[in-house]
Amino acid sequence: PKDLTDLRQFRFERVLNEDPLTHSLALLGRFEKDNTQAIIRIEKTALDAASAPHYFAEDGLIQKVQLEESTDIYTWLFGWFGEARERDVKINVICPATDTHIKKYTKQVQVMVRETPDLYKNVVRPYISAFPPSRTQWVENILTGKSEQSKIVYSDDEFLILPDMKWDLKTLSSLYLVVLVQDRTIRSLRELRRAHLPLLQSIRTQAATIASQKWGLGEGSLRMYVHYQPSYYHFHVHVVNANYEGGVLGMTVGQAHLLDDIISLLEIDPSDSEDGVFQRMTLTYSLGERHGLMELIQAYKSRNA
Ligand code: M7G
Repeated sequence: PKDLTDLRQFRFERVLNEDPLTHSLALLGRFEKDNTQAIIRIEKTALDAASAPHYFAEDGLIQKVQLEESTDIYTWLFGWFGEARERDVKINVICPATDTHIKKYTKQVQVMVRETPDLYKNVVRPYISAFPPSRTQWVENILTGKSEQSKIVYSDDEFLILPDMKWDLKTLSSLYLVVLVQDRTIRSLRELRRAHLPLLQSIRTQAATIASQKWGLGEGSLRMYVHYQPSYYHFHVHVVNANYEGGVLGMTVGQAHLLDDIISLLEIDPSDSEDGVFQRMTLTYSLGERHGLMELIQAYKSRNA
């Protein structure tokens, strides 16, 4: 057999697939010698945890960094493993990090929780209310014009849209925007009512319009959803390229609720009152066993068993 390790013989024809999730490309081309067609898939290898102590050392892996954005306690940068390379890594820094952050980033066993209206009122709502406003300082900074202003792609009296910190700002197939609402009273999905329908419909329309104008993404190319539980209790909507599929990235069933479904549920909700569908529903989702809520939920359940 011919020497297929001589990749200099490969004449590139086209990209078959670009997958930002696995950091891979599938390429079609031909090997020069006998003109045979070939597919080459290149995948960036996983980062090695054993090297972690040396990543940022003087002669360590990361040779160069460039600041992308910094807001409140969050900073993100791009890093290079050497000169004359593509950007190799995206680096997020949280400093100072709270206990909640440490739990959020620690790998945990997931446990399913059925949150009844009763459990919400007695445990979850008090838990949310106990968060200090500093937890969502980064949102305030954006809404009040103190940070990320050059990144904002849409704004009106009700909400603004900007790239999510998860996005690398260049890979269209992993486009990720976040919509932040001005209304500070909506802390989560649980508080949505029929009265919010015009707001939700407007978010849906404007997000689609901006993605089409700015990035050429047509109808049907966006997945818009709301997390329950979210990390931040200031109402926001995730706007992600529909082709960017990955359960790992907050698209897990139970956590991600399609904006379209939310709108539809509110539209058919017969009650105009305070007691709408999201106040009456049992919401089921998974939580990490060390999530701050988990302990409270278990204690409540054993008290009421
Ligand atoms: P979430 O559903 O509350 O939590 O979403 P998650 O982080 O568990 O998904 C908050 C969203 O806001 C996430 O997609 C974050 O990546 C994004 N985000 C968080 N911070 C602190 C920032 C920030 O400072 N700037 C921007 N642009 N996005 C952020």
